[in-house]
Amino acid sequence: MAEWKKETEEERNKRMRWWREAKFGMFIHWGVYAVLAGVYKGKQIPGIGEWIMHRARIPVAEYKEYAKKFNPVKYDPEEWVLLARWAGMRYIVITSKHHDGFALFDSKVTDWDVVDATPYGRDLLKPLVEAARRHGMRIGFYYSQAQDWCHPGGAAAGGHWDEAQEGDMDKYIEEIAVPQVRELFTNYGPIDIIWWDTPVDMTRERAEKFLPLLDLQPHIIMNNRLGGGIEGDFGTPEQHIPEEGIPGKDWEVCMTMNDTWGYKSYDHNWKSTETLIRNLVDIASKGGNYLLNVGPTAEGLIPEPSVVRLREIGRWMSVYGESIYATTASPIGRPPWGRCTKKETEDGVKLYLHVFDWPSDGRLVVPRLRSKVEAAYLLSDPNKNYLDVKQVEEGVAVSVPKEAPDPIDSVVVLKVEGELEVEPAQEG
Ligand code: H79
Repeated sequence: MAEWKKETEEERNKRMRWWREAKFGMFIHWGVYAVLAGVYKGKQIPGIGEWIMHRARIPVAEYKEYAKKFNPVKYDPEEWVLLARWAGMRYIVITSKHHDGFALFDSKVTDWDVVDATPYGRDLLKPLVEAARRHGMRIGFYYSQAQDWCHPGGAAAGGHWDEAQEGDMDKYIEEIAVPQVRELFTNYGPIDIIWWDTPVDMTRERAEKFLPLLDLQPHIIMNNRLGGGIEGDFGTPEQHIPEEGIPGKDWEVCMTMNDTWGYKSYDHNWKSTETLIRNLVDIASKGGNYLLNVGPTAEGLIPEPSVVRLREIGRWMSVYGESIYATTASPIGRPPWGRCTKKETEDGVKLYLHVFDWPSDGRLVVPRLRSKVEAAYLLSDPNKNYLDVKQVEEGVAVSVPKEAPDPIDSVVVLKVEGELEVEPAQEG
């Protein structure tokens, strides 16, 4: 039971169901920092792009000037949603306000928003929410509730650097953060996720100021970063995949495709498509979700290297998505050749064997599996031609073609007969 919400275990399972099945989402970090794109006064500022104001100690008034150059005329929310959908992502989480305090929506409690402070002058969230709804994409808002470097009283990790930031944090929460979250929960229809971040100086009392707002969105799912000891619905490992997952909990790994969340013009350290697909598989095999980031430019474009990778992931997902969606963690640990995911349906248990290292001798050994196998086939085979299966000492041996169907991850499906029976893992 989620302690921030009075509900039964059954109600919680119902609320979490779509999220648990979705497995894969798009994170979007977008804001005024995209104008700077990692450069301040001609100098490349190290670190993550959306932190540039903090890192370069940019005064508030000066930082706000950059909003005049935030004019995303090429923004096409429908295209973003279709790209996410093609990639196989089932939800989108966008920064409605990051630590710089800039709101991507029309906020009545501040002028530091896209409507009042930029030449673009229009709410950016509304058309994205609408496009998402049109295409069956779930939508969530990231909201930085504690750190706010442009509104007086907002916290800053390590402290403030400009007098204009000083003020009463409780007043900031009461007059900015809480009303803005109320706006987000009132003006955009049903919202699926609220993604809090960095609970710097968030006491229990401060965190509790946000809780009544959650009743405005009875089906919302929230992460574990509100603060004040409030656990939320899911854990949020950032930029790393936990070795053993987080058994018994819901969790989501958020990760960048290069080394920054907010756009940086000169960050070219892109992960390969192979790494991204194998990360998704690795996470699914441990029972988690993958929230993969894009950082659009100030013009409103998702960088081309991200687009290319998402298209390639989509190509893989169009064949292999079944082995990801609605799966749960591997019952056989981490086999030597790759990963395993599991799906329970009315007609029994399926294991998806994700083979990263294809056996050159055509013999794929599935360790620890003691159940009989009803059928084995390549997920990429439209005819589902049966592969030979033998029970062997180690578990089950499947005869597979000599050539891997997919160089990144080929999937062999095992339909288990009756109950799943697995030998316990060997110690050490
Ligand atoms: O939104 C993304 C990050 O901006 C945010 N979480 C993800 C989803 C995040 N905020 N803080 N952190 C992550 C932790 C990292 C802090 C660092 Fe720093 C920022 C390390 C270097 C710059 C603060 C300033 C700590 C050291 C210097």
